[in-house]
Amino acid sequence: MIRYSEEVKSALGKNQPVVALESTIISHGLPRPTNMEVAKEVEEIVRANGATPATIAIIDGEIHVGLESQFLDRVANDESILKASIRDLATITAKKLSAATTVAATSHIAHLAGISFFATGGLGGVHRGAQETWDESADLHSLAEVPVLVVSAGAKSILDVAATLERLESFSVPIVGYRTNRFPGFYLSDSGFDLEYRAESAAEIAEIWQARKTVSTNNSGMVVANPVKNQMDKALHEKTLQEGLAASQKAGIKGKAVTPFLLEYFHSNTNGESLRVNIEIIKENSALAAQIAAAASNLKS
Ligand code: PSU
Ligand code: MN
Repeated sequence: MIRYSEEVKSALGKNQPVVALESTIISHGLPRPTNMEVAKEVEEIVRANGATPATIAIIDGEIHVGLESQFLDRVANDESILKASIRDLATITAKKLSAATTVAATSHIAHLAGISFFATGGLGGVHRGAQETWDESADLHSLAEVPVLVVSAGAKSILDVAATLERLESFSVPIVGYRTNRFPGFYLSDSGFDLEYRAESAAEIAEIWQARKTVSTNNSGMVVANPVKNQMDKALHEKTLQEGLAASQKAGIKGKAVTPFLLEYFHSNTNGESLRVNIEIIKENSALAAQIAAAASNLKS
C-alpha cells in the first residue's frame, strides 16, 4: 500500500533515524517556485543532521513515503493537487487522486510506516471564531491519537492560540519548549503564553519521548515547540493578520481553504518577510527533528 523511496526503505530496514516531512507546506503553504527549492533544501538539512528525510504525499492514489524528484515536482507545481487530511485518505487512494498531506495525515502515514519523528512549520489548531464555526484543525486530534513527535514553531498565529493550548491539554498532548518557556507563535517567537516544560537539547527531548513508554502514555503524540530565531516584525505581523482575517471573511473563505488563504495573504502582503520567516521555521524544525531522531536512536542502542 505504501511506496517507499530507496533511501527511506534502506534506512527503515537498518533501523536508522528517519524524519517525516509533510507536503501541504509545499503545495499550499509556500509560493512557487520557492516551494520546490525549500522542499529540497529541507531534505538536505535532515540528512546533514543525521537522519533520512521521508516527505509524504499521495500521487495517483499511491501513498509515497520518501518523494522522488518527479513526484516532488507534481506536489510543488501541479495546481490541481488536493490537500488531504486523515479523513480524505481512503477516498483519495481509492479514486487514484493526488494530494499533499497535512500534519494530521502525514502523522497518520508516518506511524503506519514506522516513523516516529516529524517536522512541520506551524501546527493547525482552533481557528479564531471557532465558537461559531467549529473550525478546529484535525492536527489536534491526530496529536492525541497518533504516536508521532511533531516539531513545530508553535501553532500558526492566524489561530486562537489560547484555545489551541487548552485543547492540547484536554487531549493530554505533552508540549516541550526547545530552549524556551514560552509557546512560540509561528511567525513570532512568543505567542504570549507560557509553557510548563522546556528542554535544552535533542537528547533531553528524546529521553522524554522514550519515558512515555514507562508511564504508558505512548499512544499519543507530542509537540516540540521550537521558536523562530529571527521573528517577523511585530507591527507588520499584527497589521497583516487583521487585514488577512478581514479579507478572508469578505471572500467567504471556509473549511480547509482558510489556512492556505491566510498564509498566501501573508506571503503577498509582507514584502517577502512572512516567506523568509516561514522558510527559516521549516529549516530549523527539520534540523531539530533530525537531531531528536538521531538522539532517540542512540538511546535505543
Ligand atoms: N505549517 C506551515 N505551512 C502550512 C501548514 C503548516 O508552515 O501550510 C499546513 C499543515 O499541513 C497543517 C495545515 O496541517 O496547514 C493545517 O490546515 P487546517 O488548518 O486546514 O487543518
Ligand atoms: Mn479547518
